[in-house]
Order: sequence, then structure tokens, then C-alpha cells
Amino acid sequence: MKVDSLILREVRMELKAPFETSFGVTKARRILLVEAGADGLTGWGEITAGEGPFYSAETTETAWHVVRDFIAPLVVGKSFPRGGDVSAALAPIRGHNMAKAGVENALWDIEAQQKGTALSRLIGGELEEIPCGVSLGIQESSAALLAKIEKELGAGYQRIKIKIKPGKDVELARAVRQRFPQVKLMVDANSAYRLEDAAHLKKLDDFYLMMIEQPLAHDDIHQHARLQAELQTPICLDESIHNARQAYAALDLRACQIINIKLGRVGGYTEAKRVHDLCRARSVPVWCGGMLESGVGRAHNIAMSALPGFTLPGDVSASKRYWDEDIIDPEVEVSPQGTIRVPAAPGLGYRVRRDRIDKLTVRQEVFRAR
Ligand code: OSB
Ligand code: MG
Repeated sequence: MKVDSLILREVRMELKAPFETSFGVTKARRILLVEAGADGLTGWGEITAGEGPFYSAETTETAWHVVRDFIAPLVVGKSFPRGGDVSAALAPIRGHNMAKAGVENALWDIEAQQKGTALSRLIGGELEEIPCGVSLGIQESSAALLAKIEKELGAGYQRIKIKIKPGKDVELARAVRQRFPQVKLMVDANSAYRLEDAAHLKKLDDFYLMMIEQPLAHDDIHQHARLQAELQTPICLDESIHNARQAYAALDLRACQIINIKLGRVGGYTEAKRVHDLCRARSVPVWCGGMLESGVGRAHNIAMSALPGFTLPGDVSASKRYWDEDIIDPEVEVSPQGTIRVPAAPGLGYRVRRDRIDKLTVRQEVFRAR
């Protein structure tokens, strides 16, 4: 395919409710959308960087800068046999994986449309529906959290993830476990602890959690291995895994037993598939993490979750949990069994709503081949 243009847009979308983690509160998202044009087709990608550098080093602003000044010049006007080939072309740019993923994934969307195949199938996905969980932010009180969980279970979601931080951890998990003895339950610390907290975290072993996600530093692998040796509860890594090499190191060191794959964090489908394939070869389960995406990023998450190694419910849930109105049609819906049907139509399988995007766009830049 020959890439004729990239259009970068910033859309502002207010969340229905603030989302609190150990690293901060998000009330509204500043999302970058990538619209790629090639061979007369249009593909869409989402850059999932946060508003501030608190989940990872990337932000909405750094991504804008890197797409404009470094990625667009390597992509626009260039030809790639396949969408995923842009990954190697972007390799000289260190880091900035979310910016890269937004562009790479848009080209995969185009390739899938060219071949008349669903994106999920083009990447090697097999599942027709994917199991879904929810990620619940830190709440005012444990009563408020219990009420939220009750609501999500009522909607059918198959597993519950709660955010924890020091002072809101063991007693919270105990309260949830007492009230919901059977539910598939996990916790996500977003790097809020230190290895010295091992004895405290060990108390979580009483609650037969599916996993504890990213308890230690965002860039650590080694100390997670030390911690895992102390815990019964499986550790899942999120922030620490940016590529297949790091996944390899984490598995070899026994730093985790499960990996959360996020398209943005690993830089797009090419690397996501590598992490997936490595984990699958070692019988390590993976699941799809979320970054409070709009419908475009959500549609990509659904496609990725169709890969056969995604055996655990992901943080991929209904549009209406996040937004009053999403930017794709139809919106993402979850069945009473807690599943999302993987679309069979060519490409992303959802119509991207330009009318809605136009209303939400606060800036836009067009990069065209000359
Ligand atoms: O750690 O998985 C995380 C949201 C923003 C940044 C990091 C994380 C999250 C979530 C929300 O847990 C997942 C979602 O519902 O999109
Ligand atoms: Mg996480």
C-alpha cells in the first residue's frame, strides 16, 4: 500500500465518571485519532497516551510531537507491502510506542479492507466472541465499590478488577471477597508498592485472586521476580512490558505468570502478536488491557482479543460504561453472558462516525505526500 496521507486529530471526550488509579484521577480524555489514507481507502487508529506522564512517559502532547516531526515523515508518501511493515520503518524511533501504534494499527485496518477480511482474522484471530471483564477505579468507600461490582455482575461481566493502593488494599479485597465469594476477582496496583511491602501484599493470598497486576515499579522486572517467589497469587505485568524481549525476560525470570497486552504500550499489532505468540508457546495466558479508549481503540482491542492466546477476560467493555455517546456505530455492546461479538465485516468492523468526531475535535493536522 502507498500511504498518501495521515490526518491527526485531538478529540476531547468527557468520561461518564472520573476514573481513579494509584497514579491519579482522569475526568476527560484527550485522545489522538489517526486517519490514514492509502490506495483510496481510509484506516483508523487511536493513540492511547495519557494526558500526563503518569501511566507511562508518553502524553497526548509528546505523541502529537512525535507523529508530526518523526513518524509522519517516515510513513507519508511511502509504500509498505503490508500494514505491519511500518513497524520496522519506525524502529529507529526509540520509545513512543503509543504514537507508533496509532499509525501502525490504522494501516492494518486498511490492509484488512483491501483483502476484504475482518481485522481480527487478518492478524490471526480465531475467537468469534471474547470474554469481558471490567476495571473499577478507586471508589469513595468500600460500600460504593460493592455497589458498583453488583451492577457490573448484573450486566454479565465475567471478572472484576479493582484498583488498589496503600491504605486501600487488603481490607478492600477482603470486603469484596466476603460479599462475592465466587466471582473472578483481581487487583491492579499500577506500581504503587515496593518490594519491602512483600509481607503486606502476601495477605492478599487469602482471597484467591486471579492475579495482582503490576504491584512494583513501572520499569521493573527483577524485583517482581523476587516478589513472585513470596506470593501464591500470580503476578501479571502491565507497565513493565513494552516488547517481546521484555516479556521473554519476565517469563525467564519468573517475574510474572500472566501478561496484560495493550496495543499502545507495545507499539501496535506487530509487537503485540510477538508477545502473544511467545506467551502462547509457553502456555502463559494473556489478556487485553484497556486505556479508557474511544470506540476506535476499543474496536482494535476487540480485534486483538480474538487471538487464541487471549484466554482470560480483558478490560474491554461496553462503550456506554465510558461515554454518553461513542464515536463508532454501532457502539460496543456486551451480552448478558459478558461477551463481545467480534465483527466479521472487513477492516475494523465498525463505522467511524465523522459527524461525532468533528464535534469533538479541538485540533487537526494533515500530512500529505508531496
Ligand atoms: O492499568 O490497566 C491499567 C486505565 C488507564 C491507565 C491504565 C490502566 C487503566 C485501566 C482501565 O485499568 C481499563 C479500561 O477500562 O479501559
Ligand atoms: Mg494495569
